[in-house]
Amino acid sequence: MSHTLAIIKPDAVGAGKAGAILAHLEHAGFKVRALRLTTMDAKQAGAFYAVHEGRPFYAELVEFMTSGPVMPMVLEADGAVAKLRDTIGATDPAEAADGTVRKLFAESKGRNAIHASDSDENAAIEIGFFFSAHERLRL
Ligand code: 3AN
Repeated sequence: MSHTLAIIKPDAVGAGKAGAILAHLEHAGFKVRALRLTTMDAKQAGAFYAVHEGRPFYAELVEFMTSGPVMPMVLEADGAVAKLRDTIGATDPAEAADGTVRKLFAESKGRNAIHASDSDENAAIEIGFFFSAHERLRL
């Protein structure tokens, strides 16, 4: 079993879709191993997305991710990182496959309902960003 980080983004939490997305993820075979509701500030969102600094959508992304509560969570499955990327679909919901989280719940490429780590290395970093050593010990 391996772990990955998902974040239900402010668009989906604000629209009352968090429960449906969580159910979808559980139905897809993930176990929720840690979960929080939190609102990021600009410093935290900027650091989380530092890899995108300098891209044209960076400021918009930070503003969006700080616009309301988010739900970061640790998900467990066999091959969790790749499995979650498949389950959420393409970045742009218009290009996401039928039945994926973004096809079902996202509004646009910017407001796209959910984040998922893109590698095991980044999953470990991103889990550490939101969850304490004490919580990680229990994974
Ligand atoms: P993904 O979330 O599918 O891994 P990334 O890592 O390329 O996609 O982008 C990170 C986030 O930046 C996306 N989830 C999305 O919210 C935002 N983003 C990416 N590309 C664009 C874009 N062209 N316009 C607006 N926002 C974007």
